[in-house]
Parts: sequence; structure tokens; C-alpha cells
Amino acid sequence: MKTAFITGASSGIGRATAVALAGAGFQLVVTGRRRERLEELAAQLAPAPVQVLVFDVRDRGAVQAAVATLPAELRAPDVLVNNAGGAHGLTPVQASDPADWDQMLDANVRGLLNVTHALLPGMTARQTGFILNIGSVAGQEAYANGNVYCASKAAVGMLTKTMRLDLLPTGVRVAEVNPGAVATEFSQVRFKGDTARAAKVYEGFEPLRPEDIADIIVFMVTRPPHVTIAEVLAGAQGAATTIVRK
Ligand code: NDP
Ligand code: 8X3
Repeated sequence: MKTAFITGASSGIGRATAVALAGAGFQLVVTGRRRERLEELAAQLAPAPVQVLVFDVRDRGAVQAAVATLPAELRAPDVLVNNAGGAHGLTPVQASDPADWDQMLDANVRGLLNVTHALLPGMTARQTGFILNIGSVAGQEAYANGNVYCASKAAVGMLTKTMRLDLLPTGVRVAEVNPGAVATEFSQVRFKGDTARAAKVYEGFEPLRPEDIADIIVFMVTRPPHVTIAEVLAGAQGAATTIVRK
């Protein structure tokens, strides 16, 4: 049975990806900080085999300790989906809270590296595997007040490209999906629980659903080893790179 390790599976894109990959016959490791959400997901997917791991991707020691508890086959997954992360705040750089910058850089960039570093020994030893990083349209195009979130996702884009080159001799493929606006808890988190403010983001157009991104991910990671779809830009708005940020 193929195996997939998904970060940020307690909500949104990660959760939908877990459901879709379980449906495609994968054994899963689902991770996040909210244990009850992950256990509810595992119960929903039963009898599909799902292992829950609870850690903060920003805590390198916790990531390594959690991965060390897995049996060898799950420490060397066929697929790693680096999805955990998000945005904190939408303010001009001169008015931003540096604590928000830390959260975004530590989760979206260092967190991705922490998880990848913990799993790569097993994946490279196997000489096969697929790392799918969740970037964003925000990493491709700047928008006002996006500053550090946009920068963190631009970093994911460049890490994807460079990791692909580094891992080429190992047989581990690396790719990126860059979604546009997807209706998840993303804006709730960005606006610190302000539901009305979050809802405004999706007014006036039909946003993507997390299942739309999950479909794309399943297609990418189930291509045969000689096929790498390196990047997908998947937008909900008129043009994927035209961001109207409300
Ligand atoms: P959600 O807020 O719904 O989900 C975010 C997930 O990431 C949750 O499962 C959360 O789990 C996890 N997560 C966040 N921070 C941490 C952390 N420090 N440690 C461990 N897990 C963490 O948002 P989305 O599903 O929309 O976001 C998923 C990814 O997609 C993010 O990287 C986001 O930047 C990206 N993205 C989203 C878009 C959108 O419009 N929604 C568009 C483009 C990209 P928990 O809280 O349990 O830890
Ligand atoms: C999330 C997409 O446009 O809300 O990465 O920043 S956007």
C-alpha cells in the first residue's frame, strides 16, 4: 500500500487531501496541532489506515521526535504533502506585528524544511518518492499588505525548484501547487477569528473548494515516475495571478 504524510491535515486543503488520498488507496500519516480534529478525521476514514501525529511544524525537535515514533515504512513515505501554514495579518509592512512575521516564516518556510529534513533520510534511501509543497498565488504575485506572507510563499517556490535539483539523483520528485483563493479556515486565521472580515475575502466570486486542490494533488502524485508536473497555478479568480485582495 502506498503511503502519504500530510501536514496541516486538521483543516482545509490538508484535510481534503487526506480524504482524497485515502480514497485513492493510500495509507496516511495526518499531522497538525489539534489532536481532536485529526482523530475525528482518522475515525471518518476508517477502516483506511491512518496514523495521527501531533506537532507544531515550527518545533524542529518535536517534528523529529514525532517522526521517530513511526514504523520505518511511514518514515519513508511515497508522498509528502507540505501543506501546514497560513497567513497572519494583512497590514502594511510599517504597521505589521513582527510576531506575525515570525509565525509565517517559521511555519511556512522553516516548518516545511523541518518536516522535509525529518523524512528525507528514509525517502532518499528508498530512491523514490514525491514531495508536494503548497505554495500560493501570493508567492507568484505581490499584493498590497501581503508582504511577509507573499515572501514566505515565494520562498516555498524557490525551495521547490532547488530541492528538485538537489534530489534529482535520488529519484525523489518535488513539485508545487500554488492555489488562489480557497475557502478554508485560512482567512479566519489571517484575521485572528474575525469571521465577518474573513467572509468578505470571498465576496463577489466563487472561491476554490479545498477538494478542488485535493483533486489536483492526487492527480500529480499518482503520475508514473517519469512524469513530473512541476508546478500548478490554480486560481479561482479571473486570472490566477490577478489577486483582488479585499
Ligand atoms: P487552514 O487554516 O484551513 O489549514 C491550515 C492547516 O495548517 C491546519 O491544518 C493547521 O493545523 C496547519 N498548521 C498551521 N500552522 C501550523 C503549525 N505551526 N504547525 C502545524 N500545523 C500547522 O488553511 P488552508 O487549508 O487554506 O491552508 C493550507 C495551506 O495552503 C497553507 O500553507 C496556506 O498558506 C496555503 N494556501 C491557502 C490558500 C487559501 O486561499 N486558503 C491559497 C494558497 C495557499 P493546526 O491548526 O491543527 O495546527
Ligand atoms: C492564499 C491566497 O490570495 O489569499 O495563499 O493570499 S491569497
